[in-house]
Amino acid sequence: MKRVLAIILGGGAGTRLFPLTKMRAKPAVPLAGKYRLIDIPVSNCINSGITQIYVLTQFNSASLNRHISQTYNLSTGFGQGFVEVLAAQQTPDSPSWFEGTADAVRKYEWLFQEWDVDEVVILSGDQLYRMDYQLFVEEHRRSGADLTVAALPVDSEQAEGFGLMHADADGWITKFREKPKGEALTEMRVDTGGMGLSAEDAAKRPYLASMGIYVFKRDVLFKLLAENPEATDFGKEIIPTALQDGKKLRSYFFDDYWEDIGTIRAFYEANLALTAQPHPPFSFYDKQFPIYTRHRYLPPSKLQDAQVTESIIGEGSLLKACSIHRCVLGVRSRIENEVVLQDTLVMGSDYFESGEERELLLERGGIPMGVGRGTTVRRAILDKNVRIGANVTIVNKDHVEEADRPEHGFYIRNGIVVVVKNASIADGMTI
Ligand code: ADQ
Ligand code: ADP
Repeated sequence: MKRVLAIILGGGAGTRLFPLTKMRAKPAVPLAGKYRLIDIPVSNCINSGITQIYVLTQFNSASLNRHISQTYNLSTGFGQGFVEVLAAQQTPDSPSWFEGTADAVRKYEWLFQEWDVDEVVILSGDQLYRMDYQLFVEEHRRSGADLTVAALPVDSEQAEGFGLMHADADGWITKFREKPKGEALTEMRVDTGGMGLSAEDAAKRPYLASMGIYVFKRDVLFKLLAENPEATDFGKEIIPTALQDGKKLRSYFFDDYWEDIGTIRAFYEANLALTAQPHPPFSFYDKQFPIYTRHRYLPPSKLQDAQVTESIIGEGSLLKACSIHRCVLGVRSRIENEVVLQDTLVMGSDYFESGEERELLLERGGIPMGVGRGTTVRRAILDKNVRIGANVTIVNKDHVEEADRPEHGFYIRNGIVVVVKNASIADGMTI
């Protein structure tokens, strides 16, 4: 795996996860109470023995750099492991931002070219899954493919959101269509039974979807990028072109938990699913294959008189006499008396506010960090460092699907209220 370079696509304009990306680069979006999105692909790389890792992001952010530099120090004496963030930047040759996934790789090609490696693995930064890329790369090497695409069986409803492929009995890709619709979609149906699914399962999931996870022969990647200067995306242009050019493309069948968490709805659902009992679909705990994140040395959480069911509570939290059901609370969450939280993600806080600070704030008519006394929140995301006043109700009472209320500190996406980072919601307010 020393001869493999990993490139993680850390996000484009960030519209799909907005407003969580309002104040930070997408890879820095908090996940599951204590992690960040970037921890998933980076942990998968480390656990697979890949330690030369670049993260491409549209813009840099202090929280992303701090998180990466404090978490991933991969250079051991003689090794040369690293995780480095590369942000889109203006140069005399390229005046613009990354225009797509392939364009992002192309803009830093001069840097990637310097590495004497055999393969380049390209990964997405907004997916939740565990995968041993070593098996993936080994299969790619064994087959002699130019490019191998990780492939997941999906149902008809999910299918239209993906790049879809046909593969022959040996796994060679014969057809690839990026997000086809209508008739072009049904044409992409395949017999996933031949790939290891039971007949019943194959009938339910008759499409083979690209997971946006690729391993390229190094030279093939750079040649494709150079020969197709107009191509901005892997799924839309590079992969179909490679197939047309007669390159050898293989699919790598993967049938385990995998979720694209690049939209507010998917992100919310995947986080809440972690609280499912007794068997959540994904667990951050796996002795052989841990997910890493930054050490914070926080004290254990304190629950004073809290009634908590099917929830995850981050370290350093303080929960008073409140009722919490099916929630994920991030580090340093502070929940006051008589609060009711349901089906809600609370990202927690970046720092503690002392008792004196909180009292002083209250005396001056301010709102302390966390969720204030008597407040009820259902089906919402409360981003980091929010200050929710007392007796607030956040339940999306008018069943609004989409709304932008930046002046009030929140947005609604897919019916989910998202209170933005650092926002305050005044006492007694109803959303
Ligand atoms: P999408 O997920 O729709 O489809 P895209 O929006 O290009 O593809 O995102 C792929 C990854 O690259 C995401 O992690 C995204 O954040 C990141 N990304 C997007 N634009 C970027 C940019 N300009 N700079 C840096 N990173 C960027 C793709 C494939 C499909 C496949 C799905 C699987 O095109 O074929 O089925 O992924 O999710
Ligand atoms: P974590 O990874 O623990 O969630 P981060 O490192 O992203 O946290 O954020 C902690 C940030 O909060 C740091 O930049 C720190 O300087 C900042 N911070 C700490 N105390 C305060 C404070 N009292 N007011 C504002 N910012 C603070």
